[in-house]
Amino acid sequence: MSLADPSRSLEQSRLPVGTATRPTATTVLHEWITTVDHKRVGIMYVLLSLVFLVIGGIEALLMRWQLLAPRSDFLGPDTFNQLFTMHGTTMVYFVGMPILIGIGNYLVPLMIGARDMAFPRLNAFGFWITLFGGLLVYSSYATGGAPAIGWFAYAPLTERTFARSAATDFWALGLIVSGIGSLTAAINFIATILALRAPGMTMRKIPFFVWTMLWTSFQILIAVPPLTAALSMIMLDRQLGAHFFDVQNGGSAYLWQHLFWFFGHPEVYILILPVFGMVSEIIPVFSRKVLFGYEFMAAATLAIAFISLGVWSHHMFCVGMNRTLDLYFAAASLLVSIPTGIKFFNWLATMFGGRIRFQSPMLFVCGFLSLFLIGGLTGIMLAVAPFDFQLSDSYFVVGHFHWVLIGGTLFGTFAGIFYWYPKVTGRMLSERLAKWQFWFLFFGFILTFGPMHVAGFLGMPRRIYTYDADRGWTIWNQLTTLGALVQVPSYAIFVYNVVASLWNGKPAGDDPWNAWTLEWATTSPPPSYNFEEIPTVYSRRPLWDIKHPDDPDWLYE
Ligand code: HEM
Ligand SMILES: [Cu+2]
Repeated sequence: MSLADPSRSLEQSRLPVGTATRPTATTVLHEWITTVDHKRVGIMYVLLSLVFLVIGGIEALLMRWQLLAPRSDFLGPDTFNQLFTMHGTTMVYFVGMPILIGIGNYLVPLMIGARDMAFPRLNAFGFWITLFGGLLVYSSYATGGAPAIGWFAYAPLTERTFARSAATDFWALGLIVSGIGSLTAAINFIATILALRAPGMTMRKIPFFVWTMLWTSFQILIAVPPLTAALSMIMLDRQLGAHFFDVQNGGSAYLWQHLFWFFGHPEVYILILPVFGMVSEIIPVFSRKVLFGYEFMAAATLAIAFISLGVWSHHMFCVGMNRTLDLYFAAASLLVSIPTGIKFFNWLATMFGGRIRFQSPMLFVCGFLSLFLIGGLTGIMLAVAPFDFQLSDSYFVVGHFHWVLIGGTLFGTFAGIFYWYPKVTGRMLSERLAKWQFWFLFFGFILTFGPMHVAGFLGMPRRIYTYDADRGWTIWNQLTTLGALVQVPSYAIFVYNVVASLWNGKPAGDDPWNAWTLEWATTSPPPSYNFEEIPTVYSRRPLWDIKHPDDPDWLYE
């Protein structure tokens, strides 16, 4: 280790060469706080999300306990409103986005054979500002209670007249701040992917996950600034007496909905595209086949990213737009299902005839495939405007979006964590615990969110804190709460597995799944510089080529 070695901490570098020091808690902490290594930044993003996942989960459990019985007085209406605001805000901005940005941070440079992200300092900045955004949002509790506006913050709920404490200001500021974090991450991904690919890795040869991160980043770039603008307008209304959303003074609640959903709909694709990418890495490796129809998959990703920028008003059918707009937004939304269907069939075609190994990553992928399909179908139902007139703002919608976000984003993310954990830590996660986790989550999930659809059909509106016994909703709410409780052990098992495997896990080796992309070509965990020598790439499966020089892929591509 030379004095100039950047991995040496400040304390160590003051010592004479050759003096070994045992790292203390302070030096380790110092190293993590000051790091600009994309891998450490990535890990911190993922840990941040997991902490917020637990917080958001507790908020959900409290709400479910309140809804267990009719006319329950476990939580009052104010607390309930605050909880669903914080739950949705937390899950979207501080779990979903950072976990995907974190996984992308860790993997993108490794997958394209780069030594780091294009702008490492900006990268660390993005993480810290996301964290501070989260802290700001939660500081709202210090004002006597969190905001009670919903994650979508419909106007005029956010006006001073209806939200008098500073909680709503904390919320808006926190999201402005964390939005800057998302933007820096997006810029960094785009620059990294366009500029730092290993020699020979043309855009047609990048791993599929990298492709989805690229288009997710463009979506962030297009969707987040309007949200920032809209949040700033809330601040102007509240602090400087502007009237953008102040309906009594000529403002427009409708304007907010357009601005919010112009961000909000692409946001849900920001939360699913990287997952499509992870699934597209895992299925081929566990089916021992190349990804079926790479070009079609790539085009479908682009189509989804592009079309989903133009469908936002399917969240607004009930505000009373005109027929033409209803028709356009319904048709455009239905159009998204075509490229999504292409992806689906290509995943199935990749599996078809393959030698499938049902290890933990593939198990979660199967959960993803079966559940996400159903969530997509309820989405298509809701995109049909007359159907939506009936079920908008009901529990059916709550069922739909949890189905896609948990059945899709979360199951896919777990698949990714089980797949890449060995690379990150050098240890395997326990397969036995993975199975327990999977089945608790799978059945708990169905039990939680299935009955919500029925409650919705029976007319139960979302965002209500209680209901009367004679509505016929009780049993469906009880099933849902029971399902939520069934999910609890699943998360506990996961946390235990992730922590305990750091010590007990089987050593993973460089390439435990016999995979083909470059992250598996280096050690587990990779050194801070990733690759001793940047490899030259000839095909989409560079590691296959290295392992099989007699039968390389580039002969066939
Ligand atoms: C073919 C695919 C999809 C279609 C056609 C679709 C359609 C819709 C429609 C029409 C609504 C509005 C319902 C209402 O409020 O009345 C909605 C709500 C929602 N969808 Fe989807 N969806 C699809 C896939 C997804 C995916 C993949 C995600 C996320 C991963 C998602 C997340 C959401 C969320 C979060 C909401 C509720 C937002 C809120 O009101 O709080 N959807 N969807
Ligand atoms: Cu939407």
